[in-house]
This record gives sequence, structure tokens and C-alpha cells, in this order.
Amino acid sequence: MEAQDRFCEYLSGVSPVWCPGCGYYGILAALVEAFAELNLPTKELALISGIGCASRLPYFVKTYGFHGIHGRALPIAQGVKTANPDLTVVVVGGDGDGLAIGGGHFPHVARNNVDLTYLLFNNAIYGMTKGQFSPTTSLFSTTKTSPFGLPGDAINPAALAIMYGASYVARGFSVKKEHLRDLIIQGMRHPGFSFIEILTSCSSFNTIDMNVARIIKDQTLVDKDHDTEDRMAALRLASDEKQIHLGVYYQSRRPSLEDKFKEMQRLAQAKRETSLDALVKRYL
Ligand SMILES: Cc1ncc(C[n+]2csc(CCOP(=O)(O)OP(=O)(O)O)c2C)c(N)n1
Ligand SMILES: [Mg+2]
Repeated sequence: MEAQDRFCEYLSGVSPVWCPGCGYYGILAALVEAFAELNLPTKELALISGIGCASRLPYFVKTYGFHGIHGRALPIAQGVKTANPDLTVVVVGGDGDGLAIGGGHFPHVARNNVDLTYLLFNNAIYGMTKGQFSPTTSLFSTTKTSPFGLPGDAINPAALAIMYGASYVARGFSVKKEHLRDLIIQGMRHPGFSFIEILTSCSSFNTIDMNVARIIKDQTLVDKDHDTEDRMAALRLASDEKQIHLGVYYQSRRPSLEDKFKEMQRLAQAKRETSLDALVKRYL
């Protein structure tokens, strides 16, 4: 069976409730196409989210799903993966969910290299709660909670992921569906923590920061000669303020948390006392 024929097998039949023109429809299509291409059985996939418009995605897909609480998608996903390492775990959420209330979890899943694929839907606004600024809203933006302009500088999620130690970091764009699908496939195949920042407008509350026409004009693909193992070169590309580079910035192989747990289990078992007497004597 071809990937396009498998596409519907991954849809739950629940219709998305996002606004007309929302970029998230394109992300949902790219993700489901990635699942169909990888041909993973739905019972081996788990989608975990927090709270927000982006976090509604697990309802629309026929995999295991967990619509968690605001900012807690990553620790829930780490728990799921640790309890059942055979599952392929994908985390979805917004910029508010992952970088404001949930911002304290991001560095730790990245440095520990937990084997998850995290899709951060960056619309630079709190969409669900109707237009408050988020950590990625740009300086001086006027929003419902910054009527005289936002005084804070925006976070760059992809650059942050590189610095936190994520072992696969990419940036995609919701209207470039095939390109995004390929980034997701590569991220899901990568063993370790994969982070994909997805630029997407919020058709109701932020079409300025994430203006689709401007991003189309400003974007270019990551150069074929870019060395994805060069962390500093990756950081430079992710932080370029003149042009938006879409593609893979960084990819490296190092043991995942699951690999390290296996090694610790082996060490603990090798040291295990075989008799109660020997164990008691250790404490005498
Ligand atoms: C503990 C807690 N605080 C605040 C909220 C209210 N709340 C719901 S969604 C949200 C922000 C969503 O923004 P984002 O994560 O960027 O997702 P988007 O809706 O833009 O996809 C907030 C503040 C909540 N549900 N729980
Ligand atoms: Mg948002």
C-alpha cells in the first residue's frame, strides 16, 4: 500500500476546530503524512500535548494521545517514553506552552537527550486565550496584554534548543508541507531529543509577527554545504536576523536517556547481592 493510501488510517475522524486559515491545518497534514510514510502502526505511536490550540492536535489523530495540562507536555512525554520505550512519542504544543509556563522543562529533556520528537508550533502569540503576547512575540508588538508595545525581546526557540543540547534541531514552515513532513520524518528517525520549530501564523490574533507573505519572501533553504554536526554554525544559521533558513540546523549522535537507563540497569544488576547475608554484612 502506498503512503498516500495509508494517510486516512491515522486520522481519528474528529474534525479540527481551529480557525479558518490557521497554519495548524498544514502542520497536521505534514505530521499525518510523516506517519503514513514511516508506516508505523497506530498502536506504536503516542502524541502528547499540553494546553493551547496546538495542543488540541492529539484529538484529530488516531494514535495513543494525552492532552495534558498547560506547560507539562514534556514531562508527561518523558514519563510515557520511560514507561514504554517501544512507543514512538511525539510532543506537540505552542510557544506559550513550551517556552513560558513550560520553559523550565525544555532544557532538561534536551540535555538528557530523551528520545522524543517535539514540534513547537510558533505563532508568536497565545492563540487559545485570544491574543496575549508570548515569549516569541517580537519587541514593541501591540497585543491585548501589551497595548503600548511589548518591552521584552523575543526568544529564538531553535537557537535555544541548540544551546540546551537537543541532538536534532530544525525549523520548518506550516505552508511548506512537504518540506515540513521530511523534517518530521528525519526527526522521528533520529534517536534522541529532536526539536522542530514550526513557523505558523495565527489567522485570528497574529498575522503580523508571523506574516506568511513576509516569511515566504524572507525564507531560504539551509545550504546543502552546511555541516549539521557543527554546533556553532548551526547556531549562526538559527540566529540569522537577515534571512529565515528552513531545514536541519544540527544533528549529532550521543546516548539517549533510554540508552543510559539500560546501562545503569546493567551496572545495578551486576552489583546485586546474591544472598541476604551478604547484603546485611555490607551494613554491619
Ligand atoms: C495553568 C494554566 N495557566 C493558564 C492557562 C490558560 N491558557 C490556556 S492556553 C494558554 C496559552 C496558549 O498559547 P500557546 O501555548 O502559544 O498555544 P496556541 O494557543 O497559540 O496554539 C493559556 C495561557 C491554563 N490553561 N492553565
Ligand atoms: Mg502560540
